[in-house]
Amino acid sequence: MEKTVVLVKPDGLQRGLVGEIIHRFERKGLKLVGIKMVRFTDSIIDNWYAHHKDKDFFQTLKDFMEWTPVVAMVWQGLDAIAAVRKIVGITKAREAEAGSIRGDFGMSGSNNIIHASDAPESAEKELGLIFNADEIFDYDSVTDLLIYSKEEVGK
Ligand code: 3AN
Repeated sequence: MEKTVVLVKPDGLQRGLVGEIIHRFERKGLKLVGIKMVRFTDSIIDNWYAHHKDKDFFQTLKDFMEWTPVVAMVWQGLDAIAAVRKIVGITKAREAEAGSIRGDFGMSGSNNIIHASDAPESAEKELGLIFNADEIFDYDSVTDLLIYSKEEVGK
């Protein structure tokens, strides 16, 4: 099953949204396989947001991501990357669909509460940047057989 990396960004941590965010993914049926707090550095951000390094908001993004620690999580499930992005909502939070995390809790396109990997390659890169192999857990979930069909559960 696919793994995806989620960050509760500094604004989400300050606003006390960590529990709410975890609750939404748990409720959906995703499996938590890694979680910790991390303080982002320039070098993590240069790698993480390499695609934004020439944008005029890059320094603002850096300052924002270094403001406080973030809560980093790895969630696992069938097509987890797409499923999580749907729950997160689009980048500009004030236009994000009601019912999504950004749609329900945000107004900004930069202070938008949460990050979620957007593709298998970025999930792998992001996981490697902040998690060690022994911080990702492979364990049986007793609810897998309720959440998935017999055919889906082994995927
Ligand atoms: P998403 O987080 O929805 O995948 P990306 O990858 O395009 O969006 O952007 C990464 C982060 O960069 C956003 N979450 C946001 O904090 C910041 N960002 C993106 N676009 C802008 C913008 N136009 N102005 C300010 N900050 C931005």
